[in-house]
Amino acid sequence: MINRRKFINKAALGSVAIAGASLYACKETPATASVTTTSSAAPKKIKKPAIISTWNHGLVANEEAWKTLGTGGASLDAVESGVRITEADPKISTVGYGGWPDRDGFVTLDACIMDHNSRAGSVAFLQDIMHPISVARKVMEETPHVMLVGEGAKQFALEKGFKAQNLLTDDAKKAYEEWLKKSEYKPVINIENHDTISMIAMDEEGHLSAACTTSGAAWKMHGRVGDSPIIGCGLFLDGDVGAAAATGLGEAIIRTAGSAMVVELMRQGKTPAEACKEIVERIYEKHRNQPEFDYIQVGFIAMNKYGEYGAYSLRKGFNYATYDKDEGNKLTDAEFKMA
Ligand code: SD4
Repeated sequence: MINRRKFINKAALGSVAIAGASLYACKETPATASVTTTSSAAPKKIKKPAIISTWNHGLVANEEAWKTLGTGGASLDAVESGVRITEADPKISTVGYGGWPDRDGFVTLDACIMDHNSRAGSVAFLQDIMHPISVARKVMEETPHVMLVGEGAKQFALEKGFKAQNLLTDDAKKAYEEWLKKSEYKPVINIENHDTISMIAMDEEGHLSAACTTSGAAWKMHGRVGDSPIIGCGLFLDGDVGAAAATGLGEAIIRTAGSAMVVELMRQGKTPAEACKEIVERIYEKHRNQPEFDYIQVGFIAMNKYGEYGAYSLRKGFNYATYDKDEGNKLTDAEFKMA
């Protein structure tokens, strides 16, 4: 058994979760439906299809998603296929295969997905399955539930035909053995600039979908679940308004129900960028006097039902990838509150 050493556990891990509802009485939401606006007026022309995703690994994921979106496919298929690329990449140490393990050496994965009808699916603390996002979609489409965790989620995945495999690559094992020498827990801000992947897409029909998938914070306590699979925290979508998704220290995002709040601000008329900024400001205010503030980074991306998008982060270093017909696939440095 691995000898667990002393570690910092300064932050009391908050656990405010907004339970998402899987709605069976689905409604169609035309992209032209009205929304109350204050600071942001409806644009004359809806920008679609369009994608926004987190970090520079979003570029490759967007390319894959665009194969579906650019040929008239559904946004739900696009976001799933896009983030699967990141999940399968062994070089990305923060998502799926090749993700850095927890402090006991286990790779544990979190993911969730939502569509324009407020359907939601999620898996957390899932082990040995390469594509948690696809398991989350199965939870959404083939169970009466929203969220499955741990052994139950794995059992469900195996029943659905997913294969169990070792997700700890040699590189991740080496990084873990290096970490064990000191066994200090201190999240690294903007880990190599590619953390959790969150993706929001709007298709030709004007339907939004969103996906989020991660291996979570490296060296976390065994059993720890972050914001990413929690509907309303790592991701939220309301087809009448828009969608938001997060990256960064999950505890800070959970404490503020981050993505749900970004969507609510868009409902009140904020642009996606304004809404992301306001919630980052709130996270800043709530954490700036806390001991863990030194290692908190959070970033949000958002897209409204008109296909307008925006992003904002607490600290410098967050970037996001966007893809639309006019501008193609491009990476942009997010505006931020502090360097
Ligand atoms: C988590 N939010 O588990 C994830 C990790 C992440 O950028 O997004 N890092 O807390």
